[in-house]
Amino acid sequence: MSVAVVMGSKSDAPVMEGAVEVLREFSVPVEVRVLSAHRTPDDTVNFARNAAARGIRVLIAGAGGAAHLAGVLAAVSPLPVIGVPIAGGELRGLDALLATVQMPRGVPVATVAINGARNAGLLAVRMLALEDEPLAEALSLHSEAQAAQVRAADEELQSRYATPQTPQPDT
Ligand code: RP5
Repeated sequence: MSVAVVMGSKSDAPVMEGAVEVLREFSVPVEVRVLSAHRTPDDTVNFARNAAARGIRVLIAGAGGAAHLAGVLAAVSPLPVIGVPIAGGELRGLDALLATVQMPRGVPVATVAINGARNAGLLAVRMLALEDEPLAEALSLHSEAQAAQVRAADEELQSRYATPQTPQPDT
């Protein structure tokens, strides 16, 4: 049981490391590949055709510009595909967002935010956790830790910005 993190170019790696990191935090085996829908289409299709048989359960695909990688993987593989639009170039990721999210009916890609690789990793963990009780427990702990951080920040800012008490005149 593993997750593949695929990207269209090595230049996408700094963003896609967010997905790899979160998968490692949950001890999910991860395979990282550079596969381009445009520059190495045959390699991309071959990879997608064999991924499920090789034990991969979720595909995460990040690409920028005319980002067709996630869509091509979803066209060829029955596995769930999570698309990560990568910011870059003149349109700063809006092009990649639209290319990734606007899939034709019948070929779904679950698209996260521009550069949202960490959420893509977390979504993959949630999918695997449906059939993996220890992973589900780890996710639950992760959510609790996140909530504790927000509550600590809430307390800190409440006290930092608390309205000073007006001194009461002596009676
Ligand atoms: C896309 O084109 C890649 O996913 C990358 O985001 C973008 C630019 O690629 P490079 O020119 O940096 O290789 O295919």
